[in-house]
Amino acid sequence: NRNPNPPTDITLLGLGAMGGALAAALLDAGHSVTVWNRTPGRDTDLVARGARTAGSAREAVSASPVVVACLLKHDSVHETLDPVVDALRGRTLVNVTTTTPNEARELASWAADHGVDYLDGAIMAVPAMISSRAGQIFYSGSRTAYDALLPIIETWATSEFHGEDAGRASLVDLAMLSGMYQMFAGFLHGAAMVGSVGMSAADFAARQAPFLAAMTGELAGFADVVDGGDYTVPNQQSLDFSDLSHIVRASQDQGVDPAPIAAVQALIDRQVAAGHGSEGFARVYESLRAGEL
Ligand code: FVH
Repeated sequence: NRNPNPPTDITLLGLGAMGGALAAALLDAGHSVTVWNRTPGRDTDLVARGARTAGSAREAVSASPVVVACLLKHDSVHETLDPVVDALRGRTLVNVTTTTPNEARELASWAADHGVDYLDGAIMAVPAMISSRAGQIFYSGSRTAYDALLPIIETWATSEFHGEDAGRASLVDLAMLSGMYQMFAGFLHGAAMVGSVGMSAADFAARQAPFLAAMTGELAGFADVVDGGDYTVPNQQSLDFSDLSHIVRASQDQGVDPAPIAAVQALIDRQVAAGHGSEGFARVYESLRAGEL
């Protein structure tokens, strides 16, 4: 589906840390890039590298068939584009601003109402990873736009299309971040536990990092059980065996708030109370699904 003749003119709205990195990568790839930022003066380096600067959002939108929005949040996209939506008609909007899934769907519907082809992007990278193409960007929304723009968007990161539900890329992004932040919180809880006896967080991190890296090897096995839907398959660690109340007590004994691990224990308890104690730990998944036990 690769487009041999992708559009070469691209407008980038928003020259923050990420928007600046995206614009620089497009320039490096030889595109003709028009940039705009609400606060003037953030375009100096990009202009020196060949970008054209627009004096207004309207001028920026009118300059290219493809408009990329990399703004702070959902509201920023509307504040920038609502007043110039007539100029956006007939163009493609690639929105890589972080939004919730429903915010992305709302923008897709708003775009459709105004004759704009909408592709939502969720960036799994920090700005430094854009120039080295080390990150991933998930997309959803217009398949036509994705296929047409693939040669362009691949200058930023590995691209993955997640379907025509515009909210899906955001959902996958936020689910990935949910896992990451809970891992960070778990580490910080452990660091507070050992900190109560004087062990430094650095010493703890040196031990925790390789252990967690090894434990990620378990994820595929949990996924097989969840996807298979049978929590009784043999050779799993059972929920009864996974009782974590000793960790909760140890944390309390050390004067450390057990909130992160207590939350996991509460999920286990719900399944055990419903009679599933002999089933695998992956059954915690069912505690998290609305209306399930
Ligand atoms: N930076 C990162 O590591 C993350 C990685 C994952 C994805 N994010 C998302 O990318 C969006 C932009 O992030 P950013 O890093 O470029 O953010 P800032 O450096 O804070 O720049 C924000 C830009 O947004 C402009 N802006 C804010 N509000 C408005 C508005 N109401 N109207 C127009 N523009 C607006 C701001 O302009 P200014 O303050 O300079 O005038 C910046 O250009 C974001 O969704 C991340 O979650 C990045």
